[in-house]
Amino acid sequence: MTSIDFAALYQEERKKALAQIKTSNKNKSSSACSSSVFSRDDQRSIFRERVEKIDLSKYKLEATGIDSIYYIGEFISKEEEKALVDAIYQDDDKKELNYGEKKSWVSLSKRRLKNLGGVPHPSGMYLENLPKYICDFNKVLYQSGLDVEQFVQEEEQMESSLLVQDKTAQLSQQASYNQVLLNEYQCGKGIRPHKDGPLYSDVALVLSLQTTCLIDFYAEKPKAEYDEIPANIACNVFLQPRSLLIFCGKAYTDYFHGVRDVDRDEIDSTKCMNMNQANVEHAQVIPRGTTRLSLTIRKVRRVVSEKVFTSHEAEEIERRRKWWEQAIDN
Ligand SMILES: O=C(O)CCC(=O)C(=O)O
Repeated sequence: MTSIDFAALYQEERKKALAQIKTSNKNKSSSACSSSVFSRDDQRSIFRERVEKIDLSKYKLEATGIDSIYYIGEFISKEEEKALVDAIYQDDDKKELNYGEKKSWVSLSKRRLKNLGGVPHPSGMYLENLPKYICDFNKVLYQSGLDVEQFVQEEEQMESSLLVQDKTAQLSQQASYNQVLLNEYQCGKGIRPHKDGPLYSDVALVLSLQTTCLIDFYAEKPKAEYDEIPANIACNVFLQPRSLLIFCGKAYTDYFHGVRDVDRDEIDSTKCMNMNQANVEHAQVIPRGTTRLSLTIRKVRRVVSEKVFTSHEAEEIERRRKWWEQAIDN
């Protein structure tokens, strides 16, 4: 029996995989930001540079009684929104994208989505290239000081007088957002109440584009599909286009969130927590009118930074993708 040198075979297989990646990256266009979560400094961003840090505590929706939900209206400008939407749909028309970037949408029962940055999985997410428009947006978050994990930890440390200067760099390293769900909802469609779960760190940021909707938070998952307004809504937030919603802590771990399947939202002052910020009134009915896009930006806790996949690993990535698509059909 001939003995097989598995190490050599494995190396050979990796070489092939590397060659494949090199070929697919050969025509690297300016749309790629490669392995980084930020776009490179020499690339022109679709967003203007932010020079001031945002004091997140000013945007906290205290009245929710839920720790913690923040709402920032007009986080990006109309021009930036247009450039972002254009960049999102331009990917659909491109002949070739860079390795790991996603061209095709996944159609679920209620929405279409693109899973950007990798497939979250209990054994770790294989990092994939993020499109340039996401890297650009990550930079905006970074420049604005919206390193939410860091903010929460600093607040906690401040309370216990443990704030140490040299921790800052370390924390900002941890909090780079590496995974984004791009959702596209036809008018009248939403997303069932769900929790985002433990594969991510306990912070989610939602950038809304093109139109409005109410996002509801629940302590208990409502039982049926909504025909009527669920009785057990703890609170809701009216999401305007270009706004940034951030929820973390208990709002992330203990509460469900969802968007109802309606083509118009009615404001209820006993539930809606950002009526002033969004300039809406009790009983006001706001039609959604058009397709809504949202970017849900998060950090997957466990990643596999390996970018050279053998064919077995590539098969495994595909298997995980399918597992994940089934898991999120909400
Ligand atoms: O589109 C939204 O506003 C919510 C998205 C969401 O809940 C999710 O991606 O988990």
